[in-house]
Amino acid sequence: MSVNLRTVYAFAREMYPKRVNKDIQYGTAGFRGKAEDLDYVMYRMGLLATLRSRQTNGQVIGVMITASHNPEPDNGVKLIDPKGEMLEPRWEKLATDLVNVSDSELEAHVTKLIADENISITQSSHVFVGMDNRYHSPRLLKAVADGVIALKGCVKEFGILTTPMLHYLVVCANTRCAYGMPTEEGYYKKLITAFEDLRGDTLDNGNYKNLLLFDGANGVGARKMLQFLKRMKNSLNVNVFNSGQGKINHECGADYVKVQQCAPSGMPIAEPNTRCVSVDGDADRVMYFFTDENGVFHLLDGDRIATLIAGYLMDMVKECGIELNLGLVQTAYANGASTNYIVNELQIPVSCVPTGVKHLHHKALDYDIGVYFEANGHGTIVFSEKAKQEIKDVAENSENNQHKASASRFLKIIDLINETVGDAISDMLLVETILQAKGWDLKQWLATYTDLPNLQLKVKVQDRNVITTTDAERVCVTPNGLQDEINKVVANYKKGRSFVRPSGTEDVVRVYAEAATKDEADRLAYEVGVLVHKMAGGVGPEPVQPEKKIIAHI
Ligand code: G16
Repeated sequence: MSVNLRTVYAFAREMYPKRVNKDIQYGTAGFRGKAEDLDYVMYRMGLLATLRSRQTNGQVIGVMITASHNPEPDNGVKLIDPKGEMLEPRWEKLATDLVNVSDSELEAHVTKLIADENISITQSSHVFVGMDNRYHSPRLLKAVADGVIALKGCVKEFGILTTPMLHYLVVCANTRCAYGMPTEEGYYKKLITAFEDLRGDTLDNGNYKNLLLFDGANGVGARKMLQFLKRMKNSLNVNVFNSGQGKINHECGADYVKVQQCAPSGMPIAEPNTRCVSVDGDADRVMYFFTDENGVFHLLDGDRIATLIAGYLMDMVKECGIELNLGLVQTAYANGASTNYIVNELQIPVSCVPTGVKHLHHKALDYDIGVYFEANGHGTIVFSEKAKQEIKDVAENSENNQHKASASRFLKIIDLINETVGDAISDMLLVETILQAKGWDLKQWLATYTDLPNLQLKVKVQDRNVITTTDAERVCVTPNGLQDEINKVVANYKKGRSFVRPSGTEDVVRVYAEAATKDEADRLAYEVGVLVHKMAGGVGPEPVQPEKKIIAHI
């Protein structure tokens, strides 16, 4: 097969010209920005995915068009490597370079990339493409497909999908169906079969009630949840809200609930203590919450989900009569109280890595069972082949009936988990399974430990990359002196902790603070926010003083 690279340039010039001069970077989860600026980026990512597929001997590469938790006008693209992981870091750099060359340099740049990476242009290539339900996603999907076609690759369009569904499809295709059938139906079937087997016939158990209110963020998660429900035998009673009538992520969804620490709009006032769940725009994050009889809102975030799952899996390992090393991976955003609970109560080893599931996933692979979650609700569990084999051996061969039964249940739990990436719906079904098994309501789950009050702020600066960090983003290296000033401020707060980092998905610097009381956490975040504004080139007004915010609310 010969590929005429003139086509690459011709498509770019005629249909996807690069009209943006500012360089952009492959960030925490791909490229993100205003949808109207992204056509050329998508086209070039179609090119890159085709080359990556050829370079990995024709394995399937996934391209997901979504801006996930960002507001509706934004869009973005996430690339998925053959094992379902985020794109390899070295290729992230190649993606950044490819996106930033001019149209006239494009042909020569692609030729060089092919030579540098020793890519056989005659190798077959396969690219799977999915998109969220933003109105500009179909246009951008076409641009990706044209990029693949320009290099004579083979593209398969799956239409509207959640991001984790596309990860699943890529892995299924690359493992020749060993992980499941590479179809949307195959995905539902795998998860629903495992969930319903685990659930049994008695749906209510103790304080666990079979009712869940689901906030779909007006995103793709709502649509797919409805598809799940169509196929389920009433095993989970779910009422779906924010199912697409409003703007994606607007005053709803997992990010809104986590950052604002309040219930989303678009949901009815539920009976006190009703279990509620929010997912984000592409359904790779999940948050639980409820409002108690005093009207107080309570959040059960990614840290909470991680501790529930890790504790449960650790018990299951014991019940199978085997020994496996289980570890938990967090980021700097993990609440200090959750880390204490993991280390001191659960006695599970914990590691801290930079933000981005790509970092967490990678670290989790060090364990037989690696549980990883970001506080924002993004995470999953990965099992080594050794762990799976040992559990399977017990299920098939153990003479101890209790061990055997536990191991059979464990295999179903593994089937319920989307190991390829954080999957809001799969995570939710797992949490439901655990709560049902324990007979717990959310209050009992909440009682396992008490979160330290915390707050996140966003500060707009001229160039967010002036902030650089080290030690898993817990220490700020530049601008010079900023970390010293943060340390001085933090020292005034009991149980105070704060860090700053540039976002990789939005044009802002993020500030995190926690302290012994809510007022102190708010004040600490504000003080650190002001430091960032002053020392890192803040634009627009300084962060608002917490006291003034309260007055404004009244
Ligand atoms: C993406 C990443 C997450 C990360 C989040 C926020 O999530 O997949 O791992 O935590 O961005 O990143 P940042 O703080 O750098 O903006 P999503 O759900 O938006 O794809």
